[in-house]
Amino acid sequence: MITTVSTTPYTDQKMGTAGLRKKSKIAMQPNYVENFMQSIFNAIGRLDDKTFLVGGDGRFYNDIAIQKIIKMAAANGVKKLVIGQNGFVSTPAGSNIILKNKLDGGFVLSASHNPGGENGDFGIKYSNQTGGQVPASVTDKIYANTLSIREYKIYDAPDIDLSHLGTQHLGTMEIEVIDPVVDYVEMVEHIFDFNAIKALFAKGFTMRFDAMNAVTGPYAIRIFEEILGAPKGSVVHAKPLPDFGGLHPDPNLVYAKELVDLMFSDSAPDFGGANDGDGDRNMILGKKFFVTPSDSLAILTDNYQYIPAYKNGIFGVAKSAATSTAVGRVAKAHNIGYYEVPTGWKYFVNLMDSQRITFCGEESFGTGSAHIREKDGIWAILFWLNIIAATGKSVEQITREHWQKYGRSYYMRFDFEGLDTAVADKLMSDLEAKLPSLNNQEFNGYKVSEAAPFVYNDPVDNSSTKNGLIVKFADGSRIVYRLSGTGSSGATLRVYLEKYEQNKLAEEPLDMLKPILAIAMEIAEITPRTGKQHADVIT
Ligand code: G16
Repeated sequence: MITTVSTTPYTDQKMGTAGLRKKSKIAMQPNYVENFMQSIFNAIGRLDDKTFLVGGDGRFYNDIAIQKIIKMAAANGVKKLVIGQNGFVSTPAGSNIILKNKLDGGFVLSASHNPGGENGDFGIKYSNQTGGQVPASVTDKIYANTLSIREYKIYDAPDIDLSHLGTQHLGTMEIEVIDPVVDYVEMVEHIFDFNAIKALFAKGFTMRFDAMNAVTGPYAIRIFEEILGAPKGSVVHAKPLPDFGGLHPDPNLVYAKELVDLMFSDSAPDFGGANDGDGDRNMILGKKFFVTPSDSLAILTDNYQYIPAYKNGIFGVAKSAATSTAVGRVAKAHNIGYYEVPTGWKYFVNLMDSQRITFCGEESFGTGSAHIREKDGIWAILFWLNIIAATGKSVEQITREHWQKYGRSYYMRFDFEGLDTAVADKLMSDLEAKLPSLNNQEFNGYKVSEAAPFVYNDPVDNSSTKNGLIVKFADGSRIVYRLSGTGSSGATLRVYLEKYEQNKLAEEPLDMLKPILAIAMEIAEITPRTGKQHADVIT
């Protein structure tokens, strides 16, 4: 019943910021998923004592890929698979299941916030027993395997029925189909003050949660509407669809347009939130008010005492280098550890495991804590609801008071998309070479105080990672340049801008950042090199 199939390597199976991400049509090529999965199994080695989680965000091709993974796992001698019902599991729920049940790792099939469908993207995130995605030392080993693979093993069997909960077998491998919502709900109930949030809704508080036709719909209906008592209809786009109903499931001001339009209208509810395809990203909105992810991390950290699970104290906090420095000021005020890591949630895992940090977050709409080892979209929204319930203040009030206390980091990200990879790589390497010469130079009144690549030395495993280029100015403003590692074709240049203000707290971010944007364009020669006058996406 076990077949060994000959294959030839694909040369493009290197994992990026978060797993393998490809156009669906690339992933659908003969043996593509099989080569990648066999390479992972080969890299792991002994499998007969291993149990893995399998699930995904329900996007196009997940159903087919999950069946391939099941049959390959059985053929490779895996002991057991735990699978979300109908193949669904959000990234944070998956991390919780791995940790709670002490599994050896898991595979979440998602390209996260990238669009789905036959013409969209497909992806596989691979986590180990930490509940977080594997480090570069492991992804390098897997990549080397993909380049030399000659055969894979697969069970020749009919598809497994994943619609019913319970246990079944394929060969000697056990398959347990679980309801992934149950464990997740139990986890968040133990973190937050559900009674206080229930009382908030009972008093007439209103919210809109946009699940963007992606994986968190069922979690959100259960938690916000059924348990916490948000009015029926508060959760929209709640049914996960293979192409996300044509939506781009990226919770930001550009792609969550319907929610943003509502929140900036006169009929806005008190609170607005959205998650991405696989439920790890979040966006927070108040009435006619948007909270940047960088500010959100700072505000959550500053208000930890309102949350039952954290009220007795927290370890430190971490952010990616590209994220604004707002949370650094909070860490200083609370006298807790503060870390800056490269972009990629996996870099937070060692810091959480070694109890150096409790909270972490990124500008890319990710916030989380050491309750799991992935960012967690619904967790972030519950955190905000819990603060609102405890303080009786609105999203806007909480944020403005925060700025009054700490000052404000005006912050925006400019993405130049669809660049030729060679052009983008050359832009970055030429810019890196030029950085030392920028020191002490003045641009439109902004004096460069430091210009260098960002290098992270992990205090736990001593690995060193270089990611992005940072130009700092004497007034605390910053430009960060880096290439995205989550795209599925071409290159995207991300330019992150920050300007810190202690007194001017109510300006338009774009007005405040325009002079630095011009400097950023000039230093990196963006227009002459890419032909682009403006960024394609601004968040
Ligand atoms: C992943 C990573 C994040 C990262 C984001 C964007 O998120 O887990 O740490 O910030 O990609 O990465 P890049 O700037 O390289 O595109 P997700 O939600 O896509 O899994």
